[in-house]
Amino acid sequence: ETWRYAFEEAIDEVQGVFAQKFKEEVEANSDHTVQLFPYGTLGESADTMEQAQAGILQFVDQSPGFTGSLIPEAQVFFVPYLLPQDTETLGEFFRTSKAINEMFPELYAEQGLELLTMFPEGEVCMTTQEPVSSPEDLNEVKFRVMTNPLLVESYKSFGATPTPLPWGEVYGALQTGIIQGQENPMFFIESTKMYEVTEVITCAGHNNFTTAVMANKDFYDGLSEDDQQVIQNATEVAFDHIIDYQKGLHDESIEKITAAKPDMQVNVLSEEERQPFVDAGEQVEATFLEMTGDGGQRILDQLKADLDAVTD
Ligand code: 6CS
Repeated sequence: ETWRYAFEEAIDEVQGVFAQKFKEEVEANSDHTVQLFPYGTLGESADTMEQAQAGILQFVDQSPGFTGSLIPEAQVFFVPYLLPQDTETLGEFFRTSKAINEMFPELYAEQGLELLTMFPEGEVCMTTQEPVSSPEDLNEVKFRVMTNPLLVESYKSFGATPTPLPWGEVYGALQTGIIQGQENPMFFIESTKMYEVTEVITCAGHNNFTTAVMANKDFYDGLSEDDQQVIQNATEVAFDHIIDYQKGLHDESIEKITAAKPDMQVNVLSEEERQPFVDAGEQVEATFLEMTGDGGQRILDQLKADLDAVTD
């Protein structure tokens, strides 16, 4: 059988590297073939999600940034300064978190999706036309965010004018000045050449990009136990691979960016400079709870307990 798997990035970007490893493992350990569909081949993120829910796709990698209305609780990943920066700790958190491995699968299941794993894709940094050293500098800046209500609230709290857009429109919108800023992990800023259409990169440490890999639930439930095990094993191998693959990637990407564009500014905000962003972002947690009620509170509490367990 051929299984179809779509993701939101190019084949050599992080989600693509994960997908390639998953495919390799499935094909080495079963008679099945995995056909990969990189970003753009089947539409935008919203399109591939529809296809996965309809069973046209067996697998999809979809970031919580695009599933705000489908799984509101997954917006928790946009509460600023919630996740740790350190990649080792982050990997440990994703591996052991009860919220991620036990609670989220139930919420995805309600939408016809079998959540296989979530993984981090790197610290998110902002790219803008002007330097940003405080929330005041984002005043009047039309800032592209993924189509996620809580991420909109996050950037409102930072003082910007958030503009939700699908990925495909971002480069053009920066080029024509419809927006003046966007955020993404460093590897993505480099590979998509966001630096060509912005002048300054600012890392404020406010978030780490999280993504989720899932299967169509009816498809998954209909598989033999052996096939389910093949999928679980392939997911584990690909997870370990992607954590390992990302070691040093942030810094290597900065080097590539400054080699391609020597006058690109890269600013890492100091603790002192970050504090106003931390303070401004505090209200976003309350907004998350207003949006998601008791369910959101349970997820947030568990997530914090899971974080405590790996940061002690
Ligand atoms: O900003 C975005 O929309 C995209 N960013 C990443 C790192 N992956 C996919 C997503 O579409």
